[in-house]
Amino acid sequence: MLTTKSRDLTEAEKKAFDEDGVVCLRDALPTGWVQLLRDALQDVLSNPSAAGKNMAGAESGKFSYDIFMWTFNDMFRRFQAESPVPQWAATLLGSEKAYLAVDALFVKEPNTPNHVPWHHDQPYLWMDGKQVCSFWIPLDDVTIESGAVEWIKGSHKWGRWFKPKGFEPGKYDDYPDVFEEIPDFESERAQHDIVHFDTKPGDVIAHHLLTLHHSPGNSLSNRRRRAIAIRYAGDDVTYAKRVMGPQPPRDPGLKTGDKIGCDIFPQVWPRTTLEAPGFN
Ligand SMILES: O=C(O)CCC(=O)C(=O)O
Repeated sequence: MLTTKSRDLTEAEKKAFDEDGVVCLRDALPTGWVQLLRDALQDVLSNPSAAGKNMAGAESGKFSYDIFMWTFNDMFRRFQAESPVPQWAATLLGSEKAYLAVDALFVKEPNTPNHVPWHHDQPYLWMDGKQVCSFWIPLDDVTIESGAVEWIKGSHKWGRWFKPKGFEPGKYDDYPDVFEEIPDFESERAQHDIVHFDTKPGDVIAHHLLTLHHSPGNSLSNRRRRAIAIRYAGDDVTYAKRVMGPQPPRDPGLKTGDKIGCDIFPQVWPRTTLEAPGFN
């Protein structure tokens, strides 16, 4: 039985999101929703979209990725229409409304050394504004050995935007100089407040889209690292066409500066009837 109810976010969680740019919401997502996401993820791995791929490339292991899954998979659409997560987005963003920007899956199979480089998400996405967040939802026990994401606390407040890095070697190496070159944060680790969270299914990590993060590979031989990431926008967010990077499955029909809401970036809080956009 899936419940649309869940616990409220606490004042301490909201404060941590505002100040640190990242917070782990412990035991937040009811088991039924975790199982629905596992089923939905397996369905998409078996029936990927045109954007679905293995980002490990020629390296060993398998790092599966897909995006905009709500547009072609009924279970991911149901998650947006009925789960507690869209309301959490509005709460953390201090926004009356929440819009769905994109959902994605990141699955590091056992023995997958492929790491995700340091980056923050907003320069990859089609959104300007401050009310932007993401939820990283683990579907397995996750530790640093299996690829837990590491975060630089407070980096969402630096006022800096760095060029996107490809999750596959060489990708976006020719990104034009519209954003700053990203520093080598690995060599600067001692200068930053870096955290990760060991998580269990039911825990959910919320982060601001300017919070810097990366993840190591999955060095375990006996445990998958399945995760769903979902990005949301609030009231102050406007569409921004980026010069390079991942694209929505079709042109959303917006100009840079337009308010974000449309059928590709639908309102999900307060709840609306969520339709499949009908292009898959
Ligand atoms: O799942 C991962 O390893 C990386 C996730 C990530 O970078 C993101 O959600 O922005």
